[in-house]
Amino acid sequence: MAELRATLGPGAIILGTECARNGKISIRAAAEHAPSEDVSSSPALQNNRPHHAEETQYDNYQTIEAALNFHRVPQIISRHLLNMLDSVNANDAVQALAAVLDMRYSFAPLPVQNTRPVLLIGPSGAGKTITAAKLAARSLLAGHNSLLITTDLVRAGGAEQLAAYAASMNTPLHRAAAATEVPAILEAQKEPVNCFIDTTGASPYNLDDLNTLRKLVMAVDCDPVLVLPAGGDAMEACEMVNIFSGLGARGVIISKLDATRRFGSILGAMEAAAMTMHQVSITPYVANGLAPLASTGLARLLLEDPMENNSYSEMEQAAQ
Ligand SMILES: Nc1nc2c(ncn2[C@@H]2O[C@H](COP(=O)(O)OP(=O)(O)OP(=O)(O)O)[C@@H](O)[C@H]2O)c(=O)[nH]1
Ligand SMILES: [Mg+2]
Repeated sequence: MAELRATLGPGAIILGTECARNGKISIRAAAEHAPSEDVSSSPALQNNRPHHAEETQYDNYQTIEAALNFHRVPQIISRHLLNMLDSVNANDAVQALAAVLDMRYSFAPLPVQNTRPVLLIGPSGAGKTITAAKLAARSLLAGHNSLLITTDLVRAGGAEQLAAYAASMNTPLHRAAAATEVPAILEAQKEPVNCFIDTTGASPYNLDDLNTLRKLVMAVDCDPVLVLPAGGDAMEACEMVNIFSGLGARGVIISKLDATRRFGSILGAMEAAAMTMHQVSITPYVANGLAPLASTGLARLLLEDPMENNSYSEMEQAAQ
């Protein structure tokens, strides 16, 4: 530890040790804070300078660890991701992190054409209504018929908000007061439509809210998709997603990415039971609001300087 501290500074920690057959012990260590002097020039490291590939791997490790800390990724998640870096051969940190994210999580944008209605569920204010409008707009732009249904008739203005979007897109909107009304609306469609169903915000910790959603999921042959805002606590996001996945949600759309700087909760959400990342929402406006996010995009988002924001402009171009 004395040698490590002399080299990496007082914040040095040991991440792991390995004992080789020849009796040599290697120690992997990292500094919580960047050491004040250039580590590469330290005599202790120069005596034992790693080969080029190892050096890159070591640099990637440090860069990724610092980024995960910045985004407040809980240790239990970041340790898993960092350990997986050992099995990755990559030229830079983005490539390395993307490879690890690909191994651990699943990414697949929602297709433009639905096989079943998409039921948008999630906590209050998450962005469900605007996401329903964005999905309908995307489907219309691709030349498909869209249909909007809302079950949010309890909250004042819930349906009116979606009605305004539907009117601007010339898309039919149906109001369903009970879960049992939805199948009849779907059966009444004469032509195939891409259907998006908006729901009332549900607290994952309120049994009545969850039961209402459960009835809807059971009454309608649909794909429940969770809408969750970026930001907030990562473990909280993980717990919430686990609860909504109990209602059948297998995919998540992360909203309000443009209003967030720390993205640990995205990883928290993806850690939860077999959740697929569909899209991210990057504007409060219906046009160009949803962008696909795969492993490389997420890696860049986590690694890039938060003040530079290059990923956003690329996402805006990719948004549909
Ligand atoms: N900046 C930004 N704002 C967003 C985004 N998505 C939604 N919003 C805003 O967040 C607020 C809530 O969005 P809604 O679509 O009404 O959310 P909801 O989940 O339907 O809310 P409830 O029906 O009340 O549960 C609105 O002011 C939206 O404009 C986004 O991606 N970026
Ligand atoms: Mg709503």
